[in-house]
Amino acid sequence: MGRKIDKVLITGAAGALGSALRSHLAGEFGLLRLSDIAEMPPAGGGEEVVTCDLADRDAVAALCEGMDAIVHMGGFPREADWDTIHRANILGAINLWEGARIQGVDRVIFASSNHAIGLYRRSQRIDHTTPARPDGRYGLSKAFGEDLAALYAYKFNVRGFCLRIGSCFEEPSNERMLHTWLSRPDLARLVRTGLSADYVYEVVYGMSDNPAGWWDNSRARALGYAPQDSAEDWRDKVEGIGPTNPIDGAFQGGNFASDEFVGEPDRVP
Ligand code: NAI
Ligand code: 15L
Repeated sequence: MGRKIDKVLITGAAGALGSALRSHLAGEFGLLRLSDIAEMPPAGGGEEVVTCDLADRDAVAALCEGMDAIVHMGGFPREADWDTIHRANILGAINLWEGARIQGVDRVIFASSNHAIGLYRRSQRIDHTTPARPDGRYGLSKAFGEDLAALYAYKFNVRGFCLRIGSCFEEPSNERMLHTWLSRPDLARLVRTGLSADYVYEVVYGMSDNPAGWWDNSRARALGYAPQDSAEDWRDKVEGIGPTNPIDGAFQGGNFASDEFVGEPDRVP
């Protein structure tokens, strides 16, 4: 079936999701190498902590040495100017996949985002075959990352598992998250699926077991993902916390879609 995954690099390990994964995956692998540009708590047993800027090509190539898999969480996590997005998410992704290729890494689990598909309508149900339709510069950088993962999977033998993550927070905080919420334990379950399943290249949705979901995540389930949490448990708390404007309410990306939107909504299919 494939190589044993024993040494795992997590980028963005100082961040919200990276540090959650650090706790959830602790002790499950021979080595967790934790990396970020920001400061991180010191290494515990079975861990290494390495400060590294994803925009530094040579440092990233060295970071990937000896790894079986990479969980790529590092990057800028919301809309920003082109320079910020380019450096952290585009150049950072190029350096990461080049490092993986050069060092013979088996697979990369990539934190893509629902903002890669944020200009689909809330009335549409989409799945893993649905092409990207980014809702901004940030979303476009995630769509780029998905295509980069496909190139390296098909041409250079680095498997790619792209998670179109919805909203990964402790709890849902608005009505939109009844569709998009991903609990942190379910994130860890999905990452474990990416680290253990047999595939070449996949796009799946980072969502809990939300019955109201816009996304058909049957491909993730077929690969072994079994989410245990549901946004429905928070319905009473979030009902009434709706979109702030009609564009936000029309598109899956919510306020990422409406920010800066000056187009004609009817022109979006
Ligand atoms: P975060 O901002 O808490 O963590 C991202 C980490 O990346 C930070 O610790 C930051 O220092 C690091 N980073 C940024 N630029 C870097 C660089 N040039 N070199 C090295 N490290 C760098 O964000 P969060 O929420 O933990 O998100 C993690 C990933 O998941 C991001 O890629 C984000 O785009 C993605 N994501 C998160 C969602 C969520 O709901 N939290 C939803 C969809 C995607
Ligand atoms: C994301 O991609 C962001 O990183 C996160 O902070 C949330 O805004 C999330 O999308 C979302 O759409 O809720």
